[in-house]
Amino acid sequence: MGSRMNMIIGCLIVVVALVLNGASAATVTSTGDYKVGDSLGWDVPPNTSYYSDWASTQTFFLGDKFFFNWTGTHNLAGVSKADYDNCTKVSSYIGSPVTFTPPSAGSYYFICTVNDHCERGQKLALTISTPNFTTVSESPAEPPISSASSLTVGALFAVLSTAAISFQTYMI
Ligand SMILES: [Cu+2]
Repeated sequence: MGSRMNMIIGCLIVVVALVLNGASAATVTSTGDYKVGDSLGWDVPPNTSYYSDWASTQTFFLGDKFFFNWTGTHNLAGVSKADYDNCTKVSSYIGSPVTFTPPSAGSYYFICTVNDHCERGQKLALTISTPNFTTVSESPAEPPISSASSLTVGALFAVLSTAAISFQTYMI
């Protein structure tokens, strides 16, 4: 009787463990889904390095999704690195919430264009890596400076236009 009871209790514990496991798996977002800024969301941060600190703690891969969510007066603009650096008030931006799925590996820059929010640190630079280790080149041969800069500009435009397309997709 005692051992049968132990078996039943043992089975119950296994069942409870399985249920709890399933429950936590359902509430935690799957790997590769990121809520930008974690509990702060997309907001004016407590310090200017908040979002770069947030981004630097993890490695992002193609296929990851980035969820920007906010209340209050903010917006989200995908910008060039120069506009990110200078907090340029671009005219094209969108409202909350936004799920951004990078269309390709590379760098993406986001700012809030409201008031001085960007200057106060509401800006995010994302570097997306390709999950395929064989194609990530560690140190590519240094091309001549002129062709290197034109390549970079061309790649940036490609990245920005594809980013704009995915934004539009989400707006529809
Ligand atoms: Cu803002």
